[in-house]
Amino acid sequence: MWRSLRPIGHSDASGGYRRYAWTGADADCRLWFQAQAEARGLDYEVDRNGNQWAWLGDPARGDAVVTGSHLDSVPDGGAFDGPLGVVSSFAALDELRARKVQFRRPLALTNFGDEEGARFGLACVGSRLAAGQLSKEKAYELRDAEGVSLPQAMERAGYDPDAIGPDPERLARIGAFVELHVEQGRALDLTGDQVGIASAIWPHGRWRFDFRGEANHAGTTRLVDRRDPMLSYAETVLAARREAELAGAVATFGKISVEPNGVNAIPSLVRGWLDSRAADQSTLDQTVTAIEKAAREYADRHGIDLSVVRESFTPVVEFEHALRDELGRLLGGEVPVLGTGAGHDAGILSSVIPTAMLFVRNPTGVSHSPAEFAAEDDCVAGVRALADVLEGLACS
Ligand code: HGY
Ligand code: MN
Ligand code: MN
Repeated sequence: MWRSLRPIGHSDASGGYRRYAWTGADADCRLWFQAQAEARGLDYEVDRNGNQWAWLGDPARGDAVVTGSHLDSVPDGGAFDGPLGVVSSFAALDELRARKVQFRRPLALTNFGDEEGARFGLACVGSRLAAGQLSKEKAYELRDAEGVSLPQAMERAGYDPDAIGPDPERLARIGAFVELHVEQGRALDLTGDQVGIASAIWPHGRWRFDFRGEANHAGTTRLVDRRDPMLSYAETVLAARREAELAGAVATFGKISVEPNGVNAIPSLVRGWLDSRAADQSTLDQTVTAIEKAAREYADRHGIDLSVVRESFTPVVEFEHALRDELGRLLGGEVPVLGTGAGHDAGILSSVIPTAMLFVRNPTGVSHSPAEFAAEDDCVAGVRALADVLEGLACS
C-alpha cells in the first residue's frame, strides 16, 4: 500500500512531495484513497468540502469511530506527514479484520483535504470548513500564487464549490476521531518509545508582511536615494529570531515573494510570511507583537510602507482528557504523552468532537522536508497501536 502511494506527487528534483490542494497530484492521491477503500468493500464518499470518507457500517447509527489524516503536502515535504496516518488507518482495519473483531460502532477512515495550506495559505481547509471554522465567503477569498481562487481550483478538479460549508450533521455522527501522525520532533526518539499520545497543540498562526518601497535601478540609484523594502524585510527576519529567543517561542520566515524579482532592480514590494508558535497564547501574542513593532519602526525610519495581515490562526488545542486517557489505557498505560507545535486536522475537529492523536517515532525529528523518515518497525508498531485503540473504542 505504501509503495503504491509513494510515487504520487514526488519530485525527482527535490526528492520531496508536491501534493497541493486540487492539483493533479491531489487528484491522484484521492483516486488512491478511493481505490484502497473500495478494495476493502468500504462505502466510499466525498463530503461537501471534498474530504474523503470510507465507511464500515451505517453512519446513520451515529457515535462512529473515525480515523485518518491528510495526503496533501507542504512544498517538497516528506513522505510521512499525513500519508502515514492514512495508510496506517487502512492497515489497522486490515489488522482488525485479521483479528476477526466484531464492530459495535460504525467505523470510518478519512482523508481531509488541504491540511497544509501550501497552495492557498490557510491550514486545514477541509476540516475547518466541516467544523464551521472557515466560512464559505472567507474560503472564496483564498487565492493561490497565480491568482486562482479556491472555488475555481475546486471546480477545475471536478468538485462543486457551491456546496462547501459547515457539516454539523456529519460531525454529529462521530463519537471519536483518532489521527495517527509521524512525530515532528524527537521526543519519542529521546524516550526510546515507538508510539506516543498527544496532549496538546501549541497555538500558532501565519502572518503576511508586505513591505512596499520604490522600484529603481540597482546600478545607478545612490544608496541614500533608495527606498529598498528588502532591507526592512531582512531586519524583520532578524527581529523575529531575536524576539522568539527572548520569549521562548518559535518564529520562521520561510516564504518570500519579491516584485519585480529582478537581479538588477531594487524591489518595489517584498512579501514575507511569518509562521510563529508558542506553548501559550500570551507568549505567542507577545512575540508577534514585538516582531511587528520592530518591523514597523525600521520601515518607518526608511520610508517603507508596511502592512501585516494574519492569514491563518489556530488557538491552543488541549485534547479531551477522557479520550486521551482511554488511549493510554488501551495501549497498556506505558505510552508517553507529549505536546506538539504542529497543527493537525484532529486539532481543528477537537472544537466540535472528541479527538485524540497517536504519534509514531521519527528518529531525526525532521519534518516538512524530503529527509522526513520513520522506520518500518516503528510504523508497524503505530499500526498495531491504532488497531488496539480502534478495537477498544469500536469493538469491545
Ligand atoms: O503547519 C503545521 O503545523 C501543519 O503541518 N500543517
Ligand atoms: Mn505538515
Ligand atoms: Mn500533517
